[in-house]
This record gives sequence, structure tokens and C-alpha cells, in this order.
Amino acid sequence: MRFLTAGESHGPQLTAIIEGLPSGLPLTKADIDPWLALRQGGYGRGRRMVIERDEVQFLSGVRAGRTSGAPVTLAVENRDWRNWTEIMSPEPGGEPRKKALTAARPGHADLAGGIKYRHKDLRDVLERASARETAARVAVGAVALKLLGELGIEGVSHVLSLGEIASEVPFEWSLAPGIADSPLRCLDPQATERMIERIDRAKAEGDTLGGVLEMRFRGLPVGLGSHVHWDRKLDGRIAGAVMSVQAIKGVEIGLGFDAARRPGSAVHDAVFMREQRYSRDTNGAGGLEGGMTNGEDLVVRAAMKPIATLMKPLPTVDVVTHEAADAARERSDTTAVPAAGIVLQSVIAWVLADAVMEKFGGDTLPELQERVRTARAFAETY
Ligand code: EPS
Repeated sequence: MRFLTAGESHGPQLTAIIEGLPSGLPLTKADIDPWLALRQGGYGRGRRMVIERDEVQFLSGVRAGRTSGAPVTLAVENRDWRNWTEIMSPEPGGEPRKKALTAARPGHADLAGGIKYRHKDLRDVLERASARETAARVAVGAVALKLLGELGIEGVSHVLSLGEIASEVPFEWSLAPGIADSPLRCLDPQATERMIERIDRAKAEGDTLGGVLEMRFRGLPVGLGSHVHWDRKLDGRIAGAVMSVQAIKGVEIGLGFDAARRPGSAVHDAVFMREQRYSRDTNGAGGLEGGMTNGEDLVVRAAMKPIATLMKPLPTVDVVTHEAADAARERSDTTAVPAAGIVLQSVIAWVLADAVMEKFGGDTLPELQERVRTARAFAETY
């Protein structure tokens, strides 16, 4: 499967085209819109999220609530566009346009993108670098999650830490339904309160905050990905997808960096035969061995840096005058860590759905389901 996204933060809409979905996948707005709403939420978001009410429109490939096998086009409108029609107009003229941005923001794509694409109005960079694009990836990820769900695979994301404040409540699947009730998608109510205070302080100080997210998937069949070639290893593909999300600076799978500090006996997951099934008591590998799923839960963590647009700006240089300047202040969020969890869950879901289609194939959902059933039965008796 493959997908493309297009669209600027303040353009008319975000668009995604997915190619390679099987036919017969039940798919409606109700499968996508709740994920878009979750991505818009989380304490610490800015005023833009009051303007937007993200919802998907199917422009192709879905009819009568099912995929046809044709490319699926998803569109998410930018309501804010109405306030930006002149600034964003594709027609020539009007330069310099209002809201031209020349004071490159440290940590943003502004300066490198301006030099690379030879723009002096850095809006031509930031409009596409903006994390608004992640709405399209969540729409795509929701389709991937739907496909995975039809195969008995589910995913979840939660916030492990925000700034220097960490959750003390370890993840359990029984706690997963409560995550959406937390304003920060965090399992620890006490830590959540301190995180909220910390966000309020950062906002008052004109600063921003990052955090660490954890994503988990269960129900994965054994053998997605492969050990035989570097670009087929699923850990590499997952890490690549995670690192492609705006503001992500680190990724780990299973014990991750902690594995480097332990002896092998305290890292690897002993295998037992119990009731004629392969079984393990630990999951340090995070569900991946040799670049393949091993049937255990997939556990991925990612570090998000603080958003680069600071209301109390850092020093920078104006790319037109070459004078020292305060970095541009663009309306922004104090933190988008909870939203990032939804985005990361979406991009991982895509990689998993893609790996499922690669291993099992099938033009229709029933064919795919049958093949996955057969593979699961084989793994159980192997
Ligand atoms: C963003 C800046 C803000 C965020 C935006 C990402 O938008 P604006 O400049 O319109 O206030 O709200 O995020 C979204 C629009 C979104 O949907 O997540 C940026 O510069 O990256």
C-alpha cells in the first residue's frame, strides 16, 4: 500500500490518497472523525483548535460504507482558510504578502527550508512543515486502524511524561479505555495535575513543552516484517515512520535505551512451552525480534521536542535584512504532546497495515482475514 498527503496549514484543505486497500473494508466517517477529534484535543493547545472542527470527507474509493478497492481520497477542510484566502492565493501578485515571515524560528524548518527552496517569505516553508499536516496522517492512520481492527489488532497511545513530570502508573490494557478521559491522555491523575500546572506556567512564560509518548499494539500475527533485508525490517520501518512526525527527536522499541544498561540475561525474553503454546513472561523486545513481530505486544516510545514557535522568542536573523531579530511569533500551542500520541499511533498503524498487506495480500477483506487466520493457526501448532 502507499499514500500521499498534500495541503498547507492555511490552505483550503488537507488531502490524502491511499492506494492498495482491499475491497470490502467497512469504512465510514465514524471510523475516522473520532480520531481527528482526539488529535485536536489535549490541554495546552492554542486558539487554532477552536477554529478547526476536523472531519473527513470521502472523495473516492468508498461507496455504501465499504471500500471498492479503488484509491481512497480523504479530505479534511481547513476552516481557518477563509481568513487566509488572499495570503494563500495561488494567483500571482500581491507580494510582499501580508503575514510574510522572515525571522526564521530556531528549531523550525524555516531557515534550512528557505535556503533549500530559495524562498525569502518563509511562509512558503512553514505552511507545509506545520504539524497541521498530521491531521491527514491521522485520517490515513484511522483507515489503517480499521483494517487492523478487522483482523483483531488494536492500538493505543498515552503520555508517559510531559516536560520533567513523569507518569508513575504503568500501562495495562485494562486501563486503556480511560485514557481518552484524561485531559492529557495520561494514566496517572496526580501527574496529570502537575503537568497541567506546568503547562500553565510555560504558557505564562511564553515557553513550550515536549514529552514522551508510548504506543502499544496487541493481536499482531507473528512474522510481519522480515530479518532478510534491511529495508524489510519492521523496527526500521516503524522508527522511520515515527521519526517522520513533526517534532519527534527520539524513538525506542521495548526496553529501548534501557537495554543498553542491562546484561543480556535481564533484557531477552525467555521462551516456555505452556499448554502447548509458546509463552513468555517478559517483553523487553517490545514485540519485535529480528525485524519481525513475534506475537507479543508492540511497544514503541517516542520523544517529542517542545514546539519551536515560542511566544517569548529566541534570537535569530531576518533572512531579508540579515539583521538580528526576534524569532517570528506565529500563533501556536504551548504543548501538543497528547495530540502527538494520536499521530504516532496512526503512523505506526499504517506501517503495520502495510506489513499485513505485504505478507498476506488479498484483493478483498475476506481473503485477507482467511489468510491471517491460517497463519495464526500455523503459528500456534508450530
Ligand atoms: C502549527 C501552528 C498552529 C497549530 C498548528 C501547527 O497553527 P496556527 O499557526 O494556524 O495557529 O495550531 O497545528 C494545527 C493547525 C493542527 O491542526 O495541529 C505549526 O506551526 O506547526
